[in-house]
Amino acid sequence: MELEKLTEFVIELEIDEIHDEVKKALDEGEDPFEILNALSKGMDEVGRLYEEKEYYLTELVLAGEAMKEAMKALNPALAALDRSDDKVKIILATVKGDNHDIGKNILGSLLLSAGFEIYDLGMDVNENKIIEKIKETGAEIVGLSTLLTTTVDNIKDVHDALKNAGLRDKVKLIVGGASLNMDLAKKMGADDFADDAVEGVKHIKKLTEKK
Ligand code: B1M
Repeated sequence: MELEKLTEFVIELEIDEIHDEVKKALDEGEDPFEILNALSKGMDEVGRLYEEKEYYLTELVLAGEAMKEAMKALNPALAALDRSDDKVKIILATVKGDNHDIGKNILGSLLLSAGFEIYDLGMDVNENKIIEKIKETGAEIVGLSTLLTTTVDNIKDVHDALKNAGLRDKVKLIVGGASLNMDLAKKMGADDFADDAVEGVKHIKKLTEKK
């Protein structure tokens, strides 16, 4: 199968068929990372179409659903690439007030295949939920995503909550998302920022090596 077909499936919002198409590509021996790449290309194009006002919110929601269906088929293949026993635990979440989770989910899939143990709390996540999960799992890393300029400040709430719970020295906070850069991330109290999901994995590996 040509991988461009998967890119097209995201752009054309083929929610009902994309899961089986991804499975088919895997069965045909396509590299899971190449499949992820093809799906991400589709999402980039959806974003472009939205900005050019060819797509509207409905299409964005449907594209998000299509990505989720595709990832359901792809994640087991990515997880199977992992060979490690002693896994570093990572909590992932989109910040309070933000309902964008596609980038976070891609990062989660890559981390899974790189041998990390992921606790994905979803989107619009309150800082208290994050603190509870750290206490429950002993996670060493919190990865936050945010795409809205209006929710960037909510990173600071997580940083403050970590401090108040006496956890700030024990947990590294890394953030990403289109509304951020390294300066802003540091201002919000984060330890690190990554531009994209591939960089995110590299940075997280570095952060865990230092400990
Ligand atoms: Co929204 N949206 N959206 N949207 N949406 C944006 C972000 C926007 C830029 C579009 C625009 O106006 N041009 C704009 C934000 C403007 C701003 O604040 N600067 C916007 C807006 C305004 C809104 C609403 C307010 C619209 C409305 O209701 N009027 C609303 C807000 C709802 C809310 O969150 N409370 C809204 C809603 C939505 C949908 C729900 C419909 C949908 C999300 C579906 C979903 O996620 N399940 C959606 C979408 C799809 C987009 C666009 C088109 C695409 C986002 C996306 O998924 N990109 C986006 C415009 C655009 O980006 N072109 C837009 C693909 C994804 C792979 O990229 O998430 O950036 P991204 O992740 C990247 C990197 O950022 C990085 O890695 C990924 C790539 O490798 N990364 C990390 C992300 N997290 C990381 C964490 C890390 C490291 C790297 O470490 C922890």
